[in-house]
Amino acid sequence: MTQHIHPTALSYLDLHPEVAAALDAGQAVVALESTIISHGMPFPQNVEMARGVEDVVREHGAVPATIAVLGGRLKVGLTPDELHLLATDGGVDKISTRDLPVTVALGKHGATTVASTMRIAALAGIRVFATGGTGGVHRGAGETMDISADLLELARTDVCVVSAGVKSILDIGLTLEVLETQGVPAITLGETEFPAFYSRRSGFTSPLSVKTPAEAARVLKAKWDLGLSGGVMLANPVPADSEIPAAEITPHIEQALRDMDALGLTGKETTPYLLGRIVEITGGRSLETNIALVRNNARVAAQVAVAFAENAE
Ligand code: PSU
Ligand code: MN
Repeated sequence: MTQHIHPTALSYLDLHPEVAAALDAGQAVVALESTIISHGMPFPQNVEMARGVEDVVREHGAVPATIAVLGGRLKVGLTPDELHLLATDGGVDKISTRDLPVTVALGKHGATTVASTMRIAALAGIRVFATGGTGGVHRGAGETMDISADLLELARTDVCVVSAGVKSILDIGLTLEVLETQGVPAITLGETEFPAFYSRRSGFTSPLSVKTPAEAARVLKAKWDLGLSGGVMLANPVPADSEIPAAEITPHIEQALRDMDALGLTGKETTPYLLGRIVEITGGRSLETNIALVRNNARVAAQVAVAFAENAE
């Protein structure tokens, strides 16, 4: 599948040999992001999560490719030392698509968000990506215009993002509206209700649903065969035994939002702050839920990637 590599991007990409071999052989590869490591979870749980998620991808027959920018190089597949650096070095920026050219040109390190990870995955020819939750339309976006670049990247980049839905620190209804406007299928696996990250239920009916990872893989093939460019949001509800029900997490989320407003935080700092504050308020329980749902998404992403690779000609 190396023919999918964007020609002028080649000289900026460092494909891990195992990832390169898998792509050459048309085998299933799953992209993983790095903002969740550097800015989404505390040490040492972040590096344990990152390693564990790679193992889950392997156990389900695919090759993991954790993505980051290191010294200005687009890294697709990381060594254990590189994962450790991302988990411990406080100087690694959170970088979205807009930041990529600066981080590359200045030779800096960057932990990639869903948006920038999608873009790098696409440059490398990887079509399936697992994360925790995607960004979305922030509450109050009517005033702040804070709409995650993840949504716009889903509109233009041909990658399927497997997440546990959209955190209820965001406005889920408006997020689904923006995805519809942009022509992005928001598809829930195995349920008719769209999930809310920590919780299986959001109160919003899922625009679309599939029953199995194999069905999701057929949707991807149909979409791209039809020339419908852009991504797919595949929402995979958190396992029932790990969820924090909506009624329980909502007051904690509202507390975190109030604390954030009091500090006057805006822009790219909001999501890392809110995730960290919710871990504090829940005494670590939300971190356990976050890790469980990322692992569950890695499993499903591997299953989708394997089925997609089998269907590809
Ligand atoms: N979901 C998580 N942990 C995270 C993120 C999402 O469970 O750390 C990150 C992802 O990298 C996502 C980013 O792309 O938060 C969204 O940030 P923003 O809202 O600034 O677009
Ligand atoms: Mn934002």
